[in-house]
Amino acid sequence: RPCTLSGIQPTGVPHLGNYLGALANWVRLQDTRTADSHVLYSIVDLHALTVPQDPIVLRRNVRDMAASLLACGIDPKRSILFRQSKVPQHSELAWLLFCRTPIGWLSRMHQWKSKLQMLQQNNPNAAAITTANATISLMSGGDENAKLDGDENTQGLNIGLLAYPVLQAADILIYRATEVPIGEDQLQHLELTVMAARSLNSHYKKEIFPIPKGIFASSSSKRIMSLRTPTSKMSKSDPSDASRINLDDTPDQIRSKIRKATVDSSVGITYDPVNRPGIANLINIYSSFSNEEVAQVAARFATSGNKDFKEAVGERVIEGLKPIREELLRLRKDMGFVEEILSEGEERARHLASRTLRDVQKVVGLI
Ligand code: AQP
Repeated sequence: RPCTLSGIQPTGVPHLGNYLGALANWVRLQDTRTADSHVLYSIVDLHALTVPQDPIVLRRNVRDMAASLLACGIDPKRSILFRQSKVPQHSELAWLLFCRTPIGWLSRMHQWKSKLQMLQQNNPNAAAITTANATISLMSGGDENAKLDGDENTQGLNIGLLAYPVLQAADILIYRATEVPIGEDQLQHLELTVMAARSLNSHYKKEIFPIPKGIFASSSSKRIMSLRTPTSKMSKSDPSDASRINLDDTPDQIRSKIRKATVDSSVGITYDPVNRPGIANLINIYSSFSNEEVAQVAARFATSGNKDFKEAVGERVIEGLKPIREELLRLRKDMGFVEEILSEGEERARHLASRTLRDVQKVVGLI
């Protein structure tokens, strides 16, 4: 039975990368739903806790994310929209998966390795970690008690940050999802989910989980890059707001961010992601909204200057995001409605998740 599942972290207003890389596909996939299949979209608040969160901000971000998803076109009649933490079966299944996940699988994850690198660069005392042999030594010297009391130096390096791909696997497998619409940056985590599903199926000699497959956006949308550093992906957690277009940015903010986007100074517009990553990123963004091939867009603007091309990209983005922004601003004034949709979704999600959990508990010998 087909089932679609995906999630997004409530770590800020979704940006153009989230929208083009994942959310636009989420909306489209609702059309494939049949009477006996489910489409589930989760606000993965437990994942957000892998980095420090202010409780008040987190609570606000969760509701705002729900409003953003509805504004993008998630339709509660066709999809189950819910908060991950309100369905405890995710965490219960995660534990069962932890017990069959070799540490080596996790320490190889690119996202873990890049977070680690970032922490080590910013804080030389933070950790001594050898990812190659998965030896994890959380502290290198210093006063252990102070660290255990929550010294900020240790905050980035918690077990959750290392282990969250297993919780992500549980998010998917608890609904026996078959299709997972994600951006390219999540491919490795999906591969881990596949390995976890295969590992349980083969260990218990039973097809407990179907093998899920990733659904990716078109090649121009699957990885949208930062406007400031076009060799890194656009991200909610980038400290520079100018690096991304948020779905609630005003037309003036959008124009200004695109005008200031980092590009090279070669003459004319050509599509060359390796040597001209800034221009290639803007071509990808334009083509995602105009539904044209990148080559067509590059040919049309071949003789344009950077300034004119950026202006055209800005206007395309403003036009494409206008209905989403308007709906988001409207929903922010009606949070009671948003809360109701979440509660309904959570009841339905718990019902589906408890069936799988019971089956898995039987198979492993807990029932
Ligand atoms: N730049 C991107 N281009 C294409 N797709 C992207 N996604 C994220 N960034 C891009 C996809 O959006 C979905 C939701 O992502 P997420 O918020 O759960 O986590 P993330 O991948 O870690 O995204 P961010 O924006 O970088 O969040 P923070 O800063 O909080 O870590 C996923 O399907 C993702 O692939």
